[in-house]
Amino acid sequence: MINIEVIQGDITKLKVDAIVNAANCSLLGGGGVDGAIHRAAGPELLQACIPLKGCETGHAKITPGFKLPAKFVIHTPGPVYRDGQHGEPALLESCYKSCLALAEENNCETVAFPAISTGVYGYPWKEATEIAVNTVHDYPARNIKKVIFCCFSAQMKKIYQEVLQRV
Ligand code: AR6
Repeated sequence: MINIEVIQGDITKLKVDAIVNAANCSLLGGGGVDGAIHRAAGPELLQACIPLKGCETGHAKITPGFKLPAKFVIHTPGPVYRDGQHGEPALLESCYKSCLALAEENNCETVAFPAISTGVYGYPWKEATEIAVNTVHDYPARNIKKVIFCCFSAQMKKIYQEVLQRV
C-alpha cells in the first residue's frame, strides 16, 4: 500500500521522483501551479512540452524535471468544474490514475500531487480531496512507495488531513 503524506508548501521545491502539474490541455504553460513549475524548471520544460501536442482532460504526459529537484514532471489537465454533473468526478479520478500509471512505468517511488482542479478550474475543495485521497489509497501500486499531497494553503492541508482520517 502507498504511504500517504500531507504537507503545506511549494511543490516546485520537492526532491521527489515526480511532481504532478495541474496543467491545461495545451501543455504550454499557464498560471497557478503550472506557471510556478515552468518558471522553476526553466525554458527547457516548454521545449519538451511542445512536441507532446497537448493532452486530453483526465490523461497525463511525462517530461524530465530539468532545473527542478524532481526527476520528472507529470502533466495532467484536470476538469473545469461546472456543476458536478458533467463527468467531473470521473475525469478527476482519471487524472490521479493516469499520473500514478505513468509514475509506475517510469519506476518512480515518490510522487507529489498538487490539488488538481481546485484553483482556476473551480473544483470544490472537499469533493476534490475525497477523490484524490481515495484514488491514491485504492491504487494497486508496484513501484510507488510514497505519495505526498502538497497543499498550498493551511486550509487545504486541513481538509486533506480530515479526509485522510476517514480512509
Ligand atoms: N505548489 C503547490 N500547490 C500550488 C502551487 C505551488 N507552487 N501554486 C498553486 N498551487 P491551479 P487548476 C495550488 O489554479 O485549478 C493553470 O493556469 C492552488 O492553490 O494551479 O487545475 C493551468 O495552466 C490550487 O489548490 O490549477 C490551467 O489553465 C492547486 O494548486 C489551470 O490553471 C491547483 O490550482 C488549471 O487549473
